[in-house]
Amino acid sequence: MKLDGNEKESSIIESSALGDERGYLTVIEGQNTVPFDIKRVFYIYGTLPDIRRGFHAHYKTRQALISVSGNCKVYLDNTKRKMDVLLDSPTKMLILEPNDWHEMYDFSPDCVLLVLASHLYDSEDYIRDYDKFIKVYSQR
Ligand code: T46
Repeated sequence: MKLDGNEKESSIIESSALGDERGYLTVIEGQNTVPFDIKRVFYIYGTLPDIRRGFHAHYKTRQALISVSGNCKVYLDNTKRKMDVLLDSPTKMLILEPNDWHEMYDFSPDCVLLVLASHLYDSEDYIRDYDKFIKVYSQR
């Protein structure tokens, strides 16, 4: 699978909470709030606190991760830096670039992790072997 030339770094975006006496509403628009067209939406929930998931990078897929309820952490490794991000607000979004090996962990029992993706599901777009990930991304 070919890389799509995306050399961008993952980043955090804060969106606004539009609030009134009825509660809050937060808007996410493709190509506006998130820097890609949204082709797929999925959400992760009911993950126990001692479970880690992910353990892969992508070739092409860009994603936006929002913990719309509860909280969780995401470990990121793009071969040049390693960091942990806490997703603890429905207004905080991690723009996850394909070049980051990622692992999600420390899920609170009420965590619902919403994921918006730039591509349809394709198992060939995953790099699940860490040594292969280093090979693919460290030469860039
Ligand atoms: C990612 C992180 C943040 C599908 O059939 N279609 C889909 O669109 C997705 C996302 C998954 N699946 C199947 C594949 C597996 O049999 O659902 C099962 C669980 O997926 P996976 O083990 O990949 O889940 P995570 O939590 O490790 O990773 C997911 C995404 O797959 C991945 O792209 O970046 O969330």
